[in-house]
Amino acid sequence: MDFSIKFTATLARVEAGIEALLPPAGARPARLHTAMRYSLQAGGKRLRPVLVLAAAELFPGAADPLPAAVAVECLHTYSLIHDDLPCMDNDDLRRGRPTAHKAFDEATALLAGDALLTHAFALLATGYPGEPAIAQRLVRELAAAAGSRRLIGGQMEDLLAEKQANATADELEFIHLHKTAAMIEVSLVLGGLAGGAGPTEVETLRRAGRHLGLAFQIIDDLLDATADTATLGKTAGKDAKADKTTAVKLHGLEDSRRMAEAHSTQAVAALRALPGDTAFLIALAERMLTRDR
Ligand code: GRG
Repeated sequence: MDFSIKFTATLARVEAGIEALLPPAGARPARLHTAMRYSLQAGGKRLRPVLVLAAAELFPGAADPLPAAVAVECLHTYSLIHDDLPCMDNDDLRRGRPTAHKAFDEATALLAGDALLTHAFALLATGYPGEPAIAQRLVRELAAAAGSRRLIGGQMEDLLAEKQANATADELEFIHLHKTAAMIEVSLVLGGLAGGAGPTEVETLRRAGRHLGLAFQIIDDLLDATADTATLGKTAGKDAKADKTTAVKLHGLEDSRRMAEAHSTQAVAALRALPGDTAFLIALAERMLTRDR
């Protein structure tokens, strides 16, 4: 397997899916639909939808994973738009461009996020007309990952931790597990379910996603401390400036890197236990450690 050829081909499927499955920019009200596409088509890394498609390929193929892949990216993009708002992280730059509320206005950004969140579930509810049992399971999994006990709960604890000088390693792991790992776990799980994975395989995918998510977030903390804004496409150095509790603040650069490596190794071990050709997913997990944005 040539990793870059496979990655480019998978990315092209994701981009085509986004283009086809989002309302057209000109649909009324055009300002809202333009804002949705502005944030979604700004060139994120597309890690989550690529994971959906790659996980589905390990299995015989019960259903098309593309609506699920686009749904996950819609949901992720909503969370970025809302996170950037002045009432949350108050950021000006995302995916190398002005954030949605800077390019449009706060109300439009809020609504574009709301609409992307809603659209994610519409895609799952309408994208699997011949497989109602799969559709129901996909909706349930995405709702659990994105809800108050996981993604939104993680964001809430993150905001609360900002006001507290001495957040603990336990609190930080809760935030990482919920704010970041939940969406990475569910990406692998949705892909597996669309592919036809059985219960044991779904739990193995979930475990791989959990470790991948933790590795991803620790690397994110390291990049915030060490990379520059132009490379990241978002403001670098924000964590230290806000004295935010991060892996780097609690564990230092070297231990953080070691922790990311340990999680990546555990993710790879889980992926190796899965059927099919896991080479692409394993290469993705390994490359996460050397990503520069
Ligand atoms: C507002 C409900 C709600 C949640 C916000 C996404 C998020 C939660 C906060 C953004 C800040 C942050 C560090 C989140 C952790 C997850 C993460 C690293 C998101 C960025 O994902 P990337 O790097 O972004 O994959 P791209 O743009 O490449 O898709």
